[in-house]
Amino acid sequence: MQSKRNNSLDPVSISNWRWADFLDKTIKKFSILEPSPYPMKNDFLFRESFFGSSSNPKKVTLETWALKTEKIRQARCACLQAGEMTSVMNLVISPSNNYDLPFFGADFVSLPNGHLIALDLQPALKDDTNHTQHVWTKLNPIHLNWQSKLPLGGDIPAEARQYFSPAFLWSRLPLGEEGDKLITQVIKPAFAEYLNCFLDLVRDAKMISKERSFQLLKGQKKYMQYRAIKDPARGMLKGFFGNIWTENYINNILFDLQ
Ligand code: DBV
Repeated sequence: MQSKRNNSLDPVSISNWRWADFLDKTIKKFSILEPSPYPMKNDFLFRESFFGSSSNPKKVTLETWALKTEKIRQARCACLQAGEMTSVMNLVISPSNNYDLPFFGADFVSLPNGHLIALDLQPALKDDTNHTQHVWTKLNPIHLNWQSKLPLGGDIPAEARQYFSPAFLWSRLPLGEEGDKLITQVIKPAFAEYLNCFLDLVRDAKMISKERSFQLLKGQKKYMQYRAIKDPARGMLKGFFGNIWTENYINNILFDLQ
């Protein structure tokens, strides 16, 4: 089927995509920041394929929304729906290294065995209090409030811990009514508060020195390289869209600062 999308700011329209409200919220919030499209080939703006048995093929659709602004190098969202059960929103907002800002990361994943929720303002320089303190002071009380209303997410890969803040909202939710209720009553308002906190930091951020921006760039590249190498969706994307396209997508679109 032909895509109606010609640039990364064109609306995303995937039927039954569970996370549409979250992307709508993000788009509205960015609309006041004079965003411009992020350069991207059509092959990554929209991709469709089929999987499952030939007698009963299921459709998988992926669309990528993205933008850039004066202080944001790239904000991009991988939006994927595979059959009825698998619905993924992977949103990462990467600031320009000319400002002392964290990443915004949201990984919302619905699979046949439940929902995985990962939300954080992720540090580029975790051990640098000038980079972290002003963020965590604001975010920790927000985290405490919402994490206390959610089941814990369980262990995360040890090597990944350095890329998360102490305010990492992490949970695994059951499918069905209970999960739906938690997504509406907890994840949605939590997402709004994390995004507002991030955009307030962006609004107040002042340009930093060349030396400092070089340090930020090093930290940002380390994060991007880790995420590109360890992307937990690699297997799934390869199954749907093949090796070459998937490696291109991960390294040249999703985590393209290496
Ligand atoms: N994760 C991505 C992209 C996705 C995506 C681009 C396009 O980075 C989806 C889709 N994440 C995705 C899927 C799973 C996870 C898991 C499909 C489930 C894999 C499975 O269970 O089969 C946060 N995402 C996870 C996990 C974490 C995150 C902690 C569970 C552990 C894991 O399976 O590895 N955000 C994610 C993450 C980092 C981060 C791994 C690393 C620094 O910042």
